[in-house]
Amino acid sequence: MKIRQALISVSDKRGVLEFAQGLAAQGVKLLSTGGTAKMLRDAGLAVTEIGDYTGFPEMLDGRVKTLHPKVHGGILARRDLPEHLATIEQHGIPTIDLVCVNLYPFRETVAKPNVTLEDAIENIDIGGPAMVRSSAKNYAGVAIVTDPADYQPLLDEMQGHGGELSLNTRFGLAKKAFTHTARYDSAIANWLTSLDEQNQPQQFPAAYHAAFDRVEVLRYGENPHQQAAFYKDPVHTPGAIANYTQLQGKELSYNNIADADAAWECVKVFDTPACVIIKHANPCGVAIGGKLLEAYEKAFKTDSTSAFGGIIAFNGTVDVDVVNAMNERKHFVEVLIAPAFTAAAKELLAGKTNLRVLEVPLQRAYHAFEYKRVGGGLLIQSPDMFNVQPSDLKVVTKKAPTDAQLEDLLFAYRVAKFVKSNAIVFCGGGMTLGVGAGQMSRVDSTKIAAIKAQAAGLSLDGSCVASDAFFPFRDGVDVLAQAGAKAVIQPGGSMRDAEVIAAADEHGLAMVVTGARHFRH
Ligand code: 93A
Repeated sequence: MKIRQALISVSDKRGVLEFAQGLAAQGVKLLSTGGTAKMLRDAGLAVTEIGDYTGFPEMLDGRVKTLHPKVHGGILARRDLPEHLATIEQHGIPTIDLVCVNLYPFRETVAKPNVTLEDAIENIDIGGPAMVRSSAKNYAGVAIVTDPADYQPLLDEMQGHGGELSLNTRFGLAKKAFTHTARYDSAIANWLTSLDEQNQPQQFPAAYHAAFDRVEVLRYGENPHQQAAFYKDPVHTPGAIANYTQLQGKELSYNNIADADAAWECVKVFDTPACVIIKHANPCGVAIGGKLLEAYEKAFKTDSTSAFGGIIAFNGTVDVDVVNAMNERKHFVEVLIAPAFTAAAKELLAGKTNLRVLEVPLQRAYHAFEYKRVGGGLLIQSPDMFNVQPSDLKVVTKKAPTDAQLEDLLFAYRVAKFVKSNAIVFCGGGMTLGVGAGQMSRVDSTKIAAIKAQAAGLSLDGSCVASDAFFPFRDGVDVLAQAGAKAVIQPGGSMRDAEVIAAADEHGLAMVVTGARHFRH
């Protein structure tokens, strides 16, 4: 289908001049609205103003510009129906073959601090979405362009095909266009239904619309009899796992992606070189060190049995030393994640054709909401952004931790955030010594962590330990003291804090409280 006449009406004017020039160069007649027309005319292009075209001036402060039968008739008439073509001819309506529209910047407007309701309402585009939807519905006869990234490829296609765009291209543009208007309306509904009685926007709208882009359909879900797909937030989420580039290896599975996320979020917490090994969504080894190699060797030691088949993440550039150390241990890894790999490391890894290697830009930003589906509903929360700092700590025992213990306590608490509750994490010398995860009883988590440390040949004598939530009774403290711990970090806040602190004093422990817990389910 040859493009003879185009209507261009955009708020985001980036790249539109070049696009219009490209269209004009291919003999396309241009129609345009006020601001866009001025820009194109100033650049020397021949443009017909929409008001001159319809015979009606743009009116009501621009609220009515393109809402006219001469525009919508020219878009919506079916090119394959003689009756339609006769009707538009009878009314002197030429066809419009390409529509290039992007909408009033509603999202950008409401993102401004102190935005007024009036300003937001004025930025609800009506004529734009109407044209987008008319054109997309009639993709059989019209090309609808909503994304500046498509300008050049479309000009190229036209150039190579005598000014025509294929049906396939137009259908693709239509799908994109309906997604564009759906998201636009979602943003409006989200914002308006978030207003309280004083018209102040609140965090959680009355109706919640989220839009994600499918990255891929996965081979299966958590189990082979479940279907699954991976979707990415179209909102820029710096440093998130979804921004991965896969350098090599088999395709990622559902569990790979979930575990890669856990590993990546955990390793990003540390400012010094760190390594995190994840198995079934729980850290089975975390360590920091002077170099990544040291961090890796320590993390591996925590639980070398579970580390087999694990997902491993580093917060720095992986070099050959690290890869060699993994090879020496015959450490079978499912996914390896880092912000970068040296060329030599990449070469060495290339030999392991099955190993999935992901590069993810390292940025410590938190993402938007976290979702959890429950039967017939959805739980939404802001992410757990508490990252314990020395200033958060309060010593509650007679004994205060030493500086070295303090460092291990902070490390342990940061790791505990990523361990499923009830979480107990024994640490020492910048590494995990025993991790107790996912138990219904805190005492059991403590016992399991101690058993695991013993199985790994690691001593808990003089260790530091983190508990992700308060101790409801003194029994948990008794068990960790028996295991050899000398310093404890926990949020505090139990009804029986006094009993718990007394137990710690009895055992000669140093205990600090953080004031914030890290449940993770
Ligand atoms: O106010 S509108 O809802 N009424 C219309 O009839 C209309 N037609 C196009 N907004 C309308 N537009 C929008 O104007 C387009 O979607 C585009 O965002 C903007 C371009 O205006 P200008 O060319 O004057 O900068």
